[in-house]
Amino acid sequence: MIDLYTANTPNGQKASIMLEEVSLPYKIFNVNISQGEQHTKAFKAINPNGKIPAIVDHDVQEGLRVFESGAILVYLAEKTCKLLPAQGRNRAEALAWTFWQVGGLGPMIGQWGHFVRAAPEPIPYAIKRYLDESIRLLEVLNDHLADREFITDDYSIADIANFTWASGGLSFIRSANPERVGHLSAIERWAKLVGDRPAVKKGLEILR
Ligand SMILES: N[C@@H](CCC(=O)N[C@@H](CS)C(=O)NCC(=O)O)C(=O)O
Repeated sequence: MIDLYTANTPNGQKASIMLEEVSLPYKIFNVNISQGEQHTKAFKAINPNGKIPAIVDHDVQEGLRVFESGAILVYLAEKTCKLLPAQGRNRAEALAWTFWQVGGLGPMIGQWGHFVRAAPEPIPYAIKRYLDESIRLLEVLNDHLADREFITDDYSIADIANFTWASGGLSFIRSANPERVGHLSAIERWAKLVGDRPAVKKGLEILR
């Protein structure tokens, strides 16, 4: 059994979607990040970085913790031999687009959202910088998806990693700046395909 420590956020959703996709039994522990539960000593024993998601795999003796959403996707893929080829071009591409998401798309959209919604005072330079970079990254993904169904030849952890941020981020950016994102139709088509998967629906629903 796997314990999943998470919340209903784009990073948290990746882990529940993955667990549904690979059909592993898991138990959810909701971490209330707006109340600061991620900073408790007990939670930091699971993720020293104090962020969700994190898992503890009790199939492994003494329990094995994994934190960082990208590492969780790779760990679960390797544990089940699903959604990440063992070798070759598609493995390299799936890892590249997964790392691209966790190091770029997620943080840039996240920072834009912070400066738009949570900053104590408006800082136009920061809002513009993170918005421009978020849109540039969405255009990179859109161009890649223009002539392909999924990010690699088959559906993989790269689609899961990018789905929650690209679809949610695109809606969020569109609500404030519709004129900037009307051209990202390949992402819209791909996000519908991924979002219609039963495991993806279940992984999102279970956190609501
Ligand atoms: N690089 C981390 C980022 C995790 C992250 O930023 N999680 C957010 C929720 S989406 C969080 O825990 N926020 C609470 C906090 O920053 O205190 C990952 O990919 O897992």
